[in-house]
Amino acid sequence: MTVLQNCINKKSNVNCIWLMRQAGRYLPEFREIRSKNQDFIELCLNENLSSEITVQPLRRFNIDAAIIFSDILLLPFALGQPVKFKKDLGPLLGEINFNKMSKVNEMQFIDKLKPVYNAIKKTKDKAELKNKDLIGFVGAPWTILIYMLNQKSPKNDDIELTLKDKKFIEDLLEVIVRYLKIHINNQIESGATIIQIFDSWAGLLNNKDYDKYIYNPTKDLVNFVKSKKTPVICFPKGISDYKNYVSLVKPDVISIDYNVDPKKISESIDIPVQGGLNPNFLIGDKEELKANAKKYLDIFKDKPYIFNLGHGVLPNTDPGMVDYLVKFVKNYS
Ligand code: 1CP
Repeated sequence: MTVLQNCINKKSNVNCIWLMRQAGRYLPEFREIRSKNQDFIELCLNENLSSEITVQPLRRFNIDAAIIFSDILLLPFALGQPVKFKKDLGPLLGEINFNKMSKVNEMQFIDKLKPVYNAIKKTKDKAELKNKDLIGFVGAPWTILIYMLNQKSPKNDDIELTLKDKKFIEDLLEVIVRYLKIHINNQIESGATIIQIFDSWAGLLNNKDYDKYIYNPTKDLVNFVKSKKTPVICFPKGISDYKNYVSLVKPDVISIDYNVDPKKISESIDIPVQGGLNPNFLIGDKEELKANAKKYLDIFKDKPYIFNLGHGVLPNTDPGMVDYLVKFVKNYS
């Protein structure tokens, strides 16, 4: 059993921790690689470098899992939609050519993402991963759909506009779900031991549309991961009702964002919980960080809990603060 799995099964009283975006811009060793590799997609598809970046945080911190260095937007990329990352602007996607996209077959798709699968295989064999999980991931269907339609990070008022053409969207959603399953399957086959589904834009949708765009397609993916005997963590950031989400989508673990009241969740949800701490606390002072981390640890003391943040580590975080947090969590009892 890995540290993380022991921890969520309450088979040991060791606290477990990993952090969303634990690999990335706040680490000088990542920035060094990044500065020599301007094309972000190419970097994700460089199996040696992406495997190296994946283990970088494990060399520094006593964290219990690695998450493969990749991006949720490799899915539209592998379906033939152009994807570029512009400095300080975030992702920019090209037009969708649905005709061309419908003609992409499974083999071509897997071929394009082969370096991700090879990076997972490589990473699994590294000493740093001993007794630790390697987390594979995808974007949730809704979040992928939004990026594909909006062609960049969305804002609140973009949504109505983008959701107008219902038939097209239904067809597109079907393609997305089909290929997300293929991508998940290949990550598991290559050695990913847990899958996390990131629904970063769940909070943008109106409740009335949850069934169609969030609950149904995500549940389909969750069932697929479970059928592969692999635990699945869902992170529906900003969703209005986590309890309802859990009862409908039924993930193995629910990852909460920083706006969720941890006390209420701990009292109303009976599956393992992950995360919650606002990543801004890693930018403030140590005492405040400690007090807020302790709040989560106290609340979830007797429950299965994976310590994590309520969203990713911010680029201006001092790695020393991350080290302080990891040590505090590991030593808490
Ligand atoms: O410029 C750079 O150097 C790239 C920054 C960066 C990094 C380090 C991007 C661009 N993606 C990643 C890696 C990444 N992305 C990981 C792997 C490693 C890890 O967590 O340690 C993961 C899991 C993701 C997932 C991802 N990509 C999400 C879901 C999680 C989240 O943050 O909400 C999303 C929304 C993306 C899209 C994306 N990728 C990158 C950017 C700048 C964005 C846009 C974010 C936004 O729209 O706000």
